[in-house]
Amino acid sequence: MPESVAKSVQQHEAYLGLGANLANPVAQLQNAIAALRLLKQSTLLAVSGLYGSKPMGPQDQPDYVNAVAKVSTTLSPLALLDALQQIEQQQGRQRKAERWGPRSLDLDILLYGNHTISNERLTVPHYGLTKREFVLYPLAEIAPKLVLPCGTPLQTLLSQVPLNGLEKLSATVCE
Ligand code: A4P
Ligand code: MG
Repeated sequence: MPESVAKSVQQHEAYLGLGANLANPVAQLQNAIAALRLLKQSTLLAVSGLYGSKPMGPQDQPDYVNAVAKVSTTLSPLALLDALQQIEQQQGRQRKAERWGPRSLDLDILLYGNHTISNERLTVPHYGLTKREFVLYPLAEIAPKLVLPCGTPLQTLLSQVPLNGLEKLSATVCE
């Protein structure tokens, strides 16, 4: 490969949020992790445990299972989003009008390196990252020393966001 081409293929470390509360959520997340292991142009670097969480938004829906994964990727942010949405579709995700309603699988880009992205398809860091216990605690499990692009240490956010019933499940992702 010519040196100029090799240089243009840049690796980025991205953190991904996984959530599900329908159709066997633990299996949904385990299958999603299996799919992330096969993600093109990417390497799965770390996965948190699985966490049970109370629903944010409408309360008349089942509890969620959440986790966070870290990948190294040469996909652009939008190509990564496309790939994640493809995994959601493969696992039977149906997009409904209800905001924060139940779903079989939700994959969000929480962070993409130190980049700040704002366009009609993508907001990174994810807009809920700093306020959601079901994102912050799993993220801290795999990246306790993380500092957000805005300069705020993850540990500062953790001290401000209570667990709200979040609990680590005994189920794990398959090795
Ligand atoms: N989009 C913009 N930025 C991003 C990003 N960083 N990552 C756009 C992924 N997608 C992003 O997403 C709608 C559109 O957001 C996408 O087409 C993409 O272009 P969606 O997955 O179709 O819809 P959504 O996830 O229902 O929307 P929203 O508002 O992002 O929902 P949230 O904020 O993800 O909340 N309670 C618990 N305990 N645990 C949960 O995981 N999740 C939700 C959903 C509600 N309550 C929950 C949980
Ligand atoms: Mg989503």
